[in-house]
This record gives sequence, C-alpha cells and structure tokens, in this order.
Amino acid sequence: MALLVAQMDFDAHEVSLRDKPAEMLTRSPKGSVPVMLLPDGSVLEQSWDIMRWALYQDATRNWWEPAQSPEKLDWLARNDGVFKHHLDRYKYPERYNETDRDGHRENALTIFLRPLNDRLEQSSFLGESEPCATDLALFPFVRQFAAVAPEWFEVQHLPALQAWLAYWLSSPLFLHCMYKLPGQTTVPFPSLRQ
Ligand SMILES: N[C@@H](CCC(=O)N[C@@H](CS)C(=O)NCC(=O)O)C(=O)O
Repeated sequence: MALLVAQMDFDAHEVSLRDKPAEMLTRSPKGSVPVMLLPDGSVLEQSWDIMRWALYQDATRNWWEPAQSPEKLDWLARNDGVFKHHLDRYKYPERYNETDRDGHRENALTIFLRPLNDRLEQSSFLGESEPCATDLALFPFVRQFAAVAPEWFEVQHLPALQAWLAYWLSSPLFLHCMYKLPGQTTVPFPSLRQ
C-alpha cells in the first residue's frame, strides 16, 4: 500500500511460505516476506523499511513525517510487540500450544484495541484528518484480528476503530493492493494511476 501511495513502479512476486523461492532465500536468508530488492542490489527485509523507502521519496512526505512523532512510533512498537503477541496466540492457538485463547483476545482488546479506539475518537486517523504511515502499518493487523471472529468483533463497543477499519477495507488503495498476482512469476504490479 505504501508503494502504491508513493506511486512507485515495482515488480511483485507472490511467495508461498511453504515453498519459498531459492532466489529470495539467497537475497534474504531470514525467510520472511515482504522482501524488497532495489535496483542497486540492496535488500530491504522489514516492512517499515520498505514503507520508509517509498514514502520518503514522495516530495510532500505527507504520509511519512506525521508517523515520526514519539506517539506514532509508540503505536507502531505496541502493534509489532504486545498486540502481535496476543494476535498470533488468538489466531493460531494450535501453533503456540495455546489453551487460553480468550485470554489473549481479551488482552489484545484491553492493552491495544480499546486504547486505539479511544485515540481514533480524537481524529479519524492516526495522521489526524489524513492517514499516515502508522495507519497503514497497523491496519493489516487489526484486519487480521477482526477477521478471526467477525461477528464477535462487530458487536464490541469500538465505534471509532470499527469505522477506521471499514474505511480501509473499502478504500481503493486496499482493494487495488489485493490484486491477485499470478503464481510463481514476477510481474509488474498495476499502478493506482491506471
Ligand atoms: N518484521 C517483519 C515481519 C515479517 C513477517 O513475519 N512476515 C511473515 C508473513 S506476514 C512471514 O514471512 N513469515 C515467515 C514464515 O511464515 O515462514 C516485517 O515487518 O516485515
């Protein structure tokens, strides 16, 4: 989504995590996606680094700069840390041999999602009236959490967070980014401009 926002032309390759391409593992042995190979041969292997690379090149920096405040960086750290911890155990209890799935769901709500809802009561986006990189970084994980049990999520009292999630799910940016890539081949990703 950041690459599309910044109007970067790029090629994309859908990776099956059960059958990672040898070239990807040569370039990035840690074996997680996304991985970005730049024209000069250097490799970015963290989503946030890829977002920085793209959004920093946008002359306005409207998506990048607002995401650098201590408050926004704290949301990012809590998303990647404590929220991801509880989300993974709620979503994949079998992977973690987890017996207290509901406890992880409750912790995710208390520690992260209710505070995020309260924050979004103050402004539509973390970037205030317009979204910023932090909104983009948190959205996929809130989406995952909501999708585990959508009927349950819908009846929680999280009006601002639910409105924020609904905005992203129906945004042209997200719908475009879900473009289905052909398997096992590298293709130019269609730009938003087309
Ligand atoms: N910190 C990394 C995390 C990337 C990550 O964990 N990606 C998952 C997929 S969403 C993955 O590739 N996991 C490797 C695997 O399941 O084998 C980032 O932000 O890019």
